[in-house]
Amino acid sequence: MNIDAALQDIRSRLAQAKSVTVLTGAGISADSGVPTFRGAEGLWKDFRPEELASPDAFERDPTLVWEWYNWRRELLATKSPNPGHHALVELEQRCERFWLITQNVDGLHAEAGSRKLSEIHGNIWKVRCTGCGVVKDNRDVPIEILPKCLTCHGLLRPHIVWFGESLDPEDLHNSYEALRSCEVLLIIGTSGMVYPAASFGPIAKDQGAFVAELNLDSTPNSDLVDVAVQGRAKDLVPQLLS
Ligand code: BV8
Ligand code: ZN
Repeated sequence: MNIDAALQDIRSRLAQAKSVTVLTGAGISADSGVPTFRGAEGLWKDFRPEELASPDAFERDPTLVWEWYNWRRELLATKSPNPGHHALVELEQRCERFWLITQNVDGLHAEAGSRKLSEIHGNIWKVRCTGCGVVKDNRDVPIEILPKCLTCHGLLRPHIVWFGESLDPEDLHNSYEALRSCEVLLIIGTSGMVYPAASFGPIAKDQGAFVAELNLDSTPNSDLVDVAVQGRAKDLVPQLLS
């Protein structure tokens, strides 16, 4: 099926749908200049993200992990939402029932105006106290290393879900609710490698949703979905609205 026919197919499904769910990954922020997780530029000082985004790494060397997050925060501070993010805000306003599940921690969906949103892997602009658990916004660039809680002087950590950590129960509840009730699921810009997000396509498919993937390359999801369109999210997502 050519791209125009595929996009027309998705547009007509969206026009009829009462409930739409969207799952995004790093690919939708790539067009804002944010390095993807597994792309070549995902490296930092020859470390793989999986090596640094873990409680063990933070336990072992909190300074190194905070240096990595400072590098990403400094990079993200200069980035803005792109037409792909803005198109999803428009889609949220058009749909009777809508939910956006993002794996991204960059905050760009919220900055674009998405409200019905679960940031299932957390948010790089929030910090959590390892002592008293308080979660706060923190936009300091750079953040002082090692940051301490003003209340209990405990060590602050990024409010991000690391590998081996469980996702927030409320985020999971909202996500499964949205996946089980949607008539259309759009999967945009994710390599479909990380769980539980990688299982979200099959959950929607199993309950009869129409599932479409918009991604630069093919992924493990590509064989599962009803329609897979290859291209850049900033080009493809706005075309779902026209
Ligand atoms: C959990 C925060 C329960 C860090 C992240 C074996 C089987 C099943 C599960 C596991 C397993 N082994 C381990 C696990 C569990 C593990 C996991 O899934 N590991 C993987 C590696 C196998 N999962 C977990 O630990 C999760 N927790 O399961 O809890 C539990 C509890 C205890 C013990 C076990 C289990 C927690 C996962 C969360 C990890 N945290 N991020 C940080 O960001 O600092 S995940 C990280 O990957 C990012 O959040 C990122 O968003 C996410 C997914 O990556 P993508 O978004 O897909 O990005 P990627 O670069 O991979 O792909 C980008 C895509 O975009 C590409 O396809 C590319 O082609 C495309 N693209 C590029 N440019 C564009 C584009 N598309 C469109 N337009 C463009 N312009
Ligand atoms: Zn504290």
